[in-house]
Amino acid sequence: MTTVKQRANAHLPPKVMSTSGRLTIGFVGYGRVGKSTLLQALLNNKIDLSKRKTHPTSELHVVSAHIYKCSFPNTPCYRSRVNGNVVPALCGFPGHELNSMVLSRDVSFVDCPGEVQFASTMLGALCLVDVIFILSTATGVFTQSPSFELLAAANILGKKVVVIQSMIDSTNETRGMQCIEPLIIPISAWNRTNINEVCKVISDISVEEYDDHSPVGMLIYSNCTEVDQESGDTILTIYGRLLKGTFKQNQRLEIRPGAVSLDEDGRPKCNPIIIELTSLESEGGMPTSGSLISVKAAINYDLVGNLVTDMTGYISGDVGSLPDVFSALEIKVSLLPFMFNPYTEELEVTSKILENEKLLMTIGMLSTSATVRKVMDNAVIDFAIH
Ligand SMILES: Nc1nc2c(ncn2[C@@H]2O[C@H](COP(=O)(O)OP(=O)(O)OP(=O)(O)O)[C@@H](O)[C@H]2O)c(=O)[nH]1
Ligand SMILES: [Mg+2]
Ligand SMILES: [Zn+2]
Repeated sequence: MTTVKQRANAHLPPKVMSTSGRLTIGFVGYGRVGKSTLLQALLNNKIDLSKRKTHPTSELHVVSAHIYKCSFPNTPCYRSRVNGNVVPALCGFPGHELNSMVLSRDVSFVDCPGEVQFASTMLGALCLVDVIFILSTATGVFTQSPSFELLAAANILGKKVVVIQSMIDSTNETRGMQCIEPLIIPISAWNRTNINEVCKVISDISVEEYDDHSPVGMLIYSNCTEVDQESGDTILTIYGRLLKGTFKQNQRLEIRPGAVSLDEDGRPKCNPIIIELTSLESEGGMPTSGSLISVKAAINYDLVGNLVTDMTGYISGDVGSLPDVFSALEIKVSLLPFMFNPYTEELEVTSKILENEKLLMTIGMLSTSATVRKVMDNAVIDFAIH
């Protein structure tokens, strides 16, 4: 962990265990399909089967790991370790006991909540990651589950997808026991079945070149403020993914839409916030694009502190380089023919969008309510954003 100008009282909140690597993988899927348990298996954490009941995940959980591969040629031996844990030295597999394990991938995982009330958090996270792992239980039918919607969303975003059929220990059917191309991996996190295969896939995934030379552009997924006991300053910490560019020393960042207040006519007004970084945390030196990072800045609390609440979905970047803020949008939509209704657990025909209808809109990681002002031809819809 490299810290540029570390300040006192600069602790990370517990939900961010560490930050790192360029490849970021999101675990998505309906509630209770085993996303968090697979993450535990991949981090090589012991899964306590005496406490089979887990808590539903309610917010994004970001953690990074290293995948190691056996140095013996053409062998399927992989290990994964949470960053900071002891590195596996030797393979130990019969025949290659003395072969060393070499680092093959530096990866960050984003574990998403699956319960329906957190749907916008999960959808937002699709923008944060390079590759989407969609989990669906071996007993469920993939095409009749919300996984179908997630697959459609991943396609729209042009993201790579790996489908994981979880909990194969709980079914006698053998249909899911073999890995299928394109990637469908049957697993049991409890029994560690095919966890090696998952590591292999993570290790082999190719990702597009990152753009390190453009102005800095960062997508924020979490933020908090705290008071520095020594100086009395208010410290703003933002957690995000550096989508492009490379940080410089004494980086100045603009955050948009910024602090929202009401103007004299009661209309929302957005005031971009400009911060000068006091510290920056990332693994492996100065962060380059693709890294998940946290940055800290002393802010004038009287000016912006009480206006800054949840910055999830805000964007941040070099001052003057960010796009404009809009309060009305014209959007071309293509509706999915069917939607999974989590309350009836049935696939239902999607209803048409109506004028004056209030909708939850998720753009990037930002979710907001919006009213349909006008539905035009070619499925073009005019929304007013609140
Ligand atoms: N039989 C079996 N059960 C599993 C396996 N993996 C997870 N489970 C159980 O399934 C339940 C849900 O697991 P979680 O990992 O919390 O599921 P999740 O998808 O993270 O759930 P949310 O965070 O609510 O979306 C728990 O009771 C787990 O013990 C598995 O491989 N086999
Ligand atoms: Mg979970
Ligand atoms: Zn080996």
